[in-house]
Amino acid sequence: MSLVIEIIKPAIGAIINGVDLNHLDVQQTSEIQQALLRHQVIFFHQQQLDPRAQAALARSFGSLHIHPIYPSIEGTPEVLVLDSWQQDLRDNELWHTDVTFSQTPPLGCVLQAIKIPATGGDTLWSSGVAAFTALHGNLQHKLRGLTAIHDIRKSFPSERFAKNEVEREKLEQTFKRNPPVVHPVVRTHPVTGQPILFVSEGFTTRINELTEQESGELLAFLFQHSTREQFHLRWKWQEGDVAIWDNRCTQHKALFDYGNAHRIMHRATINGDIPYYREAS
Ligand SMILES: O=C(O)CCC(=O)C(=O)O
Ligand SMILES: [Fe+2]
Repeated sequence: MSLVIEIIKPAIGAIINGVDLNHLDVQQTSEIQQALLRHQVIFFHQQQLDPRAQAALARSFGSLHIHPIYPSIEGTPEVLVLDSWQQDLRDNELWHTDVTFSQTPPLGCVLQAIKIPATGGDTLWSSGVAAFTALHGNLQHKLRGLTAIHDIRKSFPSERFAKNEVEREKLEQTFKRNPPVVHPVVRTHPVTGQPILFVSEGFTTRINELTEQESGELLAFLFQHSTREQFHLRWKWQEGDVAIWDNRCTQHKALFDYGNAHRIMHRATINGDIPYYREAS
């Protein structure tokens, strides 16, 4: 192994030392892919990737996604910008799995810290594998048969993502192009075969097979359960740090605790496939 892997906690997370993401060889790229499957989110200290290099790194995992709402870097549409002085980023403080309002939610993301406040602005990731494994067998059984609705509107409310009539109309069009979708409540990881709890507060609105009240109660429990301390980690950023997460089996949230301080992140998002559940053979 050429990578030096420092495990953060058993359920999730590792820091990978001794590599320069600007100059990866084939062996290192393959080892990083293996580490991502094993640890679900991996971190690299102080890398300083320019947008093209960040997109190229993400492309080593698959084709890239263009976000329907967030702005991107000029000339590099595959890298979106989260800038606290340009956007209202409060909704990222809800635990969420990215873009589950799509039929094919992303496989993963490559996120880089460009500007970080002196204090605050940490990001947390939680493991849907650990969360599912910890549930009682009866509940696991019940959840395996359920499906849930995921809705873009829940995390992109028009009062924060449209400043005027023109923007409101544009956002409405985006909502029309992205109608609510249905995903299994438990999905099977397409590579590892692990079962994953696949609901998150950011986008999941309703469990289809239950009454509204039962759905509300079960989702409230699952949102709380899936982000319990033993399943999640918290990353304190330094500028140039890079995180890569497997978006099929994790959720995350970005703390918005830095007031008017300036925080900028760049994200490249890797296309994924249709979530499914399959009994282990
Ligand atoms: O700003 C962050 O740390 C993460 C924001 C987020 O939710 C994302 O990039 O998907
Ligand atoms: Fe996100």
